[in-house]
Amino acid sequence: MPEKSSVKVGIVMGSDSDLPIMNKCAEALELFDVNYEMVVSSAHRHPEKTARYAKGAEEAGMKIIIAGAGGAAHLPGVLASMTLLPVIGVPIAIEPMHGVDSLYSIVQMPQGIPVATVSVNGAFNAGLLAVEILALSDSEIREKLNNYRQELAAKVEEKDRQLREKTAQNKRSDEGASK
Ligand code: RP5
Repeated sequence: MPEKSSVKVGIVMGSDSDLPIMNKCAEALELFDVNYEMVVSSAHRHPEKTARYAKGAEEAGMKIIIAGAGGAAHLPGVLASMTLLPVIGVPIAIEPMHGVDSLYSIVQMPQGIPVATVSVNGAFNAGLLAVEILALSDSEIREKLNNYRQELAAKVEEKDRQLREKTAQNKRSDEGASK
């Protein structure tokens, strides 16, 4: 098994109810053997813990924080305000506003404290974005990222080939039927 890098990504979520979505960050990171830890904290229900996490993240070996929350989703912004690490925010869709509330809460940061916001429930892409940032200074991760992109392109080519084959088959059977 390839060795995991010592670099860590901190995956923070507002509640364990966010885990089914935030697990996708972990899936993405695992594809590139990037080390991570997962934490539940809350900007509203446990602000002290959230502050402690943000302030200690760099010393704990984190390079990037990914934070997901639903509703009045202040967790990514609060974390970003207390660390110099890049923070990627994942708006989680919950009832009754299905993620519009969390998207706006996370994306509309004031000038000075950015949060890189992905799509609603876009936890996999948040993981990939973290990988891309890490790839800037890690040639192994960069090579894996390059392979990943090539695999994506190969899948598109394969889908295109299958579609063309199917279309040609349909055409042939239509022509056969009209004779
Ligand atoms: C947010 O409130 C959490 O991130 C979660 O998305 C939402 C609901 O939390 P639970 O009531 O399920 O714990 O802070």
